[in-house]
Amino acid sequence: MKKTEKFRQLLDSTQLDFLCEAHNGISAVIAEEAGFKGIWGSGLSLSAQFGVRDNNEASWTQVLEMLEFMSDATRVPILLDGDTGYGNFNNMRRLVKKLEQRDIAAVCIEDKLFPKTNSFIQGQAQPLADIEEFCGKIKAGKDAQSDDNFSIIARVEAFIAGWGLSEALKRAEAYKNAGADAILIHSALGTPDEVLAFKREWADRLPVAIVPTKYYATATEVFRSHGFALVIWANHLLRAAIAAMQQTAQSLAADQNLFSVEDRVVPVSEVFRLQGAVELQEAEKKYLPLRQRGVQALVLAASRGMELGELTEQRPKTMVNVAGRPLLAHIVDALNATGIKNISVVRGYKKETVDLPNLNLIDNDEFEDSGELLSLLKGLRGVRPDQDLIVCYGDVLFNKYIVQILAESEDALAIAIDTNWIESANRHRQADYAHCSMPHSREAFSARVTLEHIGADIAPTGIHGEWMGFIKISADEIAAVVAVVEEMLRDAAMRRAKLPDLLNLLVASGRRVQVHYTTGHWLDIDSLDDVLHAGNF
Ligand code: SPV
Ligand code: MG
Repeated sequence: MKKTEKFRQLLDSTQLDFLCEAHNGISAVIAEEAGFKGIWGSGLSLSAQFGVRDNNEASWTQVLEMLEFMSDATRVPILLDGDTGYGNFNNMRRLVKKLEQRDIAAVCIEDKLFPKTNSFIQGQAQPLADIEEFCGKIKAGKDAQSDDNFSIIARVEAFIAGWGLSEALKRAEAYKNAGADAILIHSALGTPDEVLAFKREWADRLPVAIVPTKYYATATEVFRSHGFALVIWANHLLRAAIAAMQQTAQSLAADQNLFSVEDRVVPVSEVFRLQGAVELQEAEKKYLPLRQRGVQALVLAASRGMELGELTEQRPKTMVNVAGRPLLAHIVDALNATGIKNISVVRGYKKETVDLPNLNLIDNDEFEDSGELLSLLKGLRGVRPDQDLIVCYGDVLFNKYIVQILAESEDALAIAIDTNWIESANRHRQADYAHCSMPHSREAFSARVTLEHIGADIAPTGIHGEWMGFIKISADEIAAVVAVVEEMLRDAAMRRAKLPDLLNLLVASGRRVQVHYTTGHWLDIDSLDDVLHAGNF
């Protein structure tokens, strides 16, 4: 149902309905959440939140801008307090058109002169508009509306200006004849006497709205029994906010700490909720390409690194000092340098020493009788499922460009292969030799090269390079890799399997593992010599 129609129902229903004032997007949401079926766009509150007076100091388009935020944030209809219509009949026509464009359901105009003054500031001294001129404004507004259900409420200020009941009734009658959809009868008395007298005489010729700011002590039942259509709580969210802001500001200024105010303010999560943050997160899942969600890294660092002897008695290899800082700190720096902030580390041996800040720490407490596959599994289960992932080892130093190439690739699965490999007698290194769909060459640069096999069992002429330990797994592929690893680990013989075994299995099962050829710029820390050499890396 359109907002104009909803508002029309509030006017036409036989029950008493209530509008709550709001003055910006968030107060409008708060009013709607509290259950109000409509919102009063108060001139007093809107001007006050801008820090100006209720004398048309804020321009009508500034008011309109704020109304648009209020309307966008809510589904209930908004009745704008349109003051005197911001000018003559012509301004009124334009106002109505613009309000309709912004989905505002209704406007109330008062029979005073532009620029108006708030009714509670020397109301008795305020001149009233000429009746005929004001009727012309109502007619012009009604003629300008394109939605039949848009409502124009005529506000009678006769009591405010010190005129009596008959002037009020005369004006209301004229405004009704000019086409007004309802009357707002205003009073500055501390009792409801004036508005009740008006309502008794007026009866039900048009629905009547009231603003009981000054006669606040009147029981609502009195309004209900007299048959009013709308009660407007005209400025109470603004006044509540002012009281809370004054208290909070004073405490903060006096105490110079947040402790005393924390219990009196909502958590920031409540602000996010009111802003609709969740909706944006859902939309990002639907509309943003994966790459823009960022890339994360998983560092496998659970093992001790026996080959470093004494150096790893007190700490795992990843925490051994290289050029004055733990190896892991250098890895984190290189990842950070590529823009990767979300870094998870699987730790096991002497895990309490793996304590660098800003890391997502994942424990593999079975590191002693398991292999890197279990660390990988625990790691994959602990990373974000919605970000692409770079897996690397905790004992490899590298130039950031290697990770960057993988991070920027669109591949579901990708690895980096060093074509600058040096033939080694070390079995550990041989296990990482790779045979690919084509060797590194000018053609390979523009072709899509894939991994065919990785391991020590490749004939020397078939070795195209050495795998450096990096695997890029796209977010969409993480769950599939988890399933493959789980399957492997169900086989007891695979308990100590390594990542190359996983890569071979992925290839054998028909998955495309994209190869990006690089040349050098990395260092595997396998010996004390490497640790020394690393200082120059
Ligand atoms: C407003 O809320 O701006 C009103 C009501 O016009 S009153 O302040 O009572 O005049
Ligand atoms: Mg007002």
